[in-house]
Amino acid sequence: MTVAANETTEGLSDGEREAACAALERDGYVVLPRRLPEALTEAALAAIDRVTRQKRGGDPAVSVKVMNCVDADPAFRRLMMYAPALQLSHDVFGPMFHLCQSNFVSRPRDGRSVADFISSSPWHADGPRPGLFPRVNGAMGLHYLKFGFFLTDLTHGNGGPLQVVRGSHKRPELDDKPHGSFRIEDHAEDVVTFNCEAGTVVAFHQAQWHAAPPNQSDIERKNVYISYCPTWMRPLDREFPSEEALAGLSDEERWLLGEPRPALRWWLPSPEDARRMARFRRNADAPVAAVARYD
Ligand SMILES: O=C(O)CCC(=O)C(=O)O
Repeated sequence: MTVAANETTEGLSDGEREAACAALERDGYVVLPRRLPEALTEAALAAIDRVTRQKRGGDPAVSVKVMNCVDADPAFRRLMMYAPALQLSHDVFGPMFHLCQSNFVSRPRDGRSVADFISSSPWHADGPRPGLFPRVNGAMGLHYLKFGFFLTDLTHGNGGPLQVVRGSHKRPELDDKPHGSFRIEDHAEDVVTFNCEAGTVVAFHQAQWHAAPPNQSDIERKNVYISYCPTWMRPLDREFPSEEALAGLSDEERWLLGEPRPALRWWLPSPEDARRMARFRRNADAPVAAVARYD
C-alpha cells in the first residue's frame, strides 16, 4: 500500500511551534497542543494488535515491544509522517533530519516487575549514552527529538504512564549517579506523569530522564515512540534501506527512511534535498534558502 505523503493532519501554527520549542528548551518536553486524528490512532492500534497477536503466540498477558516498527506496518509510517512532529523536528534541526528510531509497546498488566523496557522502564536518559558522547559547554546537545504517541487511555492513573523529570535534559544522566544509588524521590517536585487521554502526543529531548512503571490496570497500554535526528547521524534501530525497499513511497518518506545517495549528501544537501521537507518549515510559502552546490 502506498501512503500519500500529504495525508491531512492539521499542522501547528507558528505560535504553537514557538511555544512548543520554548517548552522543549526549558523543560525538555512538551505535550503537543492537539491529539492525534482518530483515523491515525485507529490505524496504529489495528497494526499494533495485528503484530502483537503474531508475536505473543496466544498468551494475552505478555508485553510485546517491536523495534523499527515503521517496517512492520504502513500505519507506523503514517505516524512517522505526522505533520506536527515533522514541523517541530524541522524547527530544531532544519531540513536535514530523518528517522532515528521507531518502536511500539503493547503492555497489559503482565505481572512482571522487571524494568526491561518491555514490561516497564527504569529511570534513564536515552542514547547516545550521555557518558560516552561529548558534551558541549557541559551540556548534552539535542541529538534526537522523540515523540511518544499514547494510543490508549491512561487517565485512570494506573496504566504505567511515561514519566519525565522536568529540566533534566540539561544535566548528566541521573546526575552521574550509578543506577543503584539514584533516588527519584530526590526529584519528586520535578517529576511529571503523563496520565493522559488516548491520542496524546508528548515530545521530549533524548537526554531527558524518563521512566514508565508497570501497567497495573485492566486497560492494555499501547503506544508508539518515533524519533528524528540529523541526517549525519545513523538511525538507532535500522539499517538504511535499499532502493527496492523504498519502491512506491513518497519523496518525503524516502528521505526520512534514508534513501541511498552519495556519501557527501548526508552532510551537504543538494538544492533538491534542501527542499525535500520544505513544507514543514515555518512560513512555508517563502522561497527555500539557497544552499551551496558541491556537484
Ligand atoms: O516504557 C516507556 O514508555 C518508556 C520507554 C523508554 O524509556 C524508552 O523508550 O527509552
